[in-house]
Amino acid sequence: MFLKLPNRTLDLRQPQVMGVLNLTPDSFFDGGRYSNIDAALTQARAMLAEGAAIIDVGGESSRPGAVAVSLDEELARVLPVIERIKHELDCIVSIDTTKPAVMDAACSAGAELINDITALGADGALAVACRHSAAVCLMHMQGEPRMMQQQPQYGDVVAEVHAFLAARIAACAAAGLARERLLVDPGFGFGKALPHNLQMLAHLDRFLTLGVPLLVGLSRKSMFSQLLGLPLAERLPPSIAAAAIAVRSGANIVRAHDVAATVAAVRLAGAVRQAAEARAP
Ligand code: PT1
Repeated sequence: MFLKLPNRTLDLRQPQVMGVLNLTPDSFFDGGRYSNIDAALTQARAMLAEGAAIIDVGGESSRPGAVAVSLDEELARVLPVIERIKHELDCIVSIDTTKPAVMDAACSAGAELINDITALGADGALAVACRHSAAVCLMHMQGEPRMMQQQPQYGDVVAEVHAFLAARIAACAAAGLARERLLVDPGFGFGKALPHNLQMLAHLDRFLTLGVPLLVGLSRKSMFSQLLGLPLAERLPPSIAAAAIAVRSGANIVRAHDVAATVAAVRLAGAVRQAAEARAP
């Protein structure tokens, strides 16, 4: 399994970790600690040292209840940081945004992967991705962040998310964005109640039939507090366990805040998966 980037290829035969670099003062955990450029660079460097393969830069929060930020504000948060990272570190930068203008500026500054929680749903987003030959993570969301956790509704959540992602892959292919550049993500916590999230984790292998690598984001999400009655500060252990379950089920990239612990879990689960595949049936 490989992912084509504009000027190179990311090898996904071993599962990889995408480290989260939140540049949002209202971010749901990091709380603006990395709001200045030096601190962001330090955090990116630390995540790479811990084994992250990708740094995911985001300037607009998408956690439940989050409100939109303006284009100018988002650009001011992410662009200087992407420029500094590309200048000083050798790594793959991903831009977590829904705005075509932010995708465009970020890719011009060296971002190679567009991580869009609306799966390139905005007018012009597909054209921007094509023009830069960017890789794209297509994610499923029901509703939009401000209201998405009010009464999420599904018949069969796995089937509906699968059908949405298949349609977005087809739309990208029709626009000239090759499958080799695509990732899919079922969108844990994005318009999903706890039973929906558990269904998706239990049946994660069904998304492998889409034929493109699978990315998951489970890190520190509220589903763990709902299931286990834990406070926010104690979501790390279940996040690590969930990352291992996801990789054992076929996930290729895990998006996470706690890179060192996630890398360990992902390598263990990747080795177990490989052992299962090596054994004669
Ligand atoms: C994700 C993801 C993301 N998650 C991708 N990008 C967030 N591709 C941001 C909660 O329930 O899973 N995949 N970008 C963060 N979003 C959330 C959503 C954070 C829900 C917290 C929750 O607590």
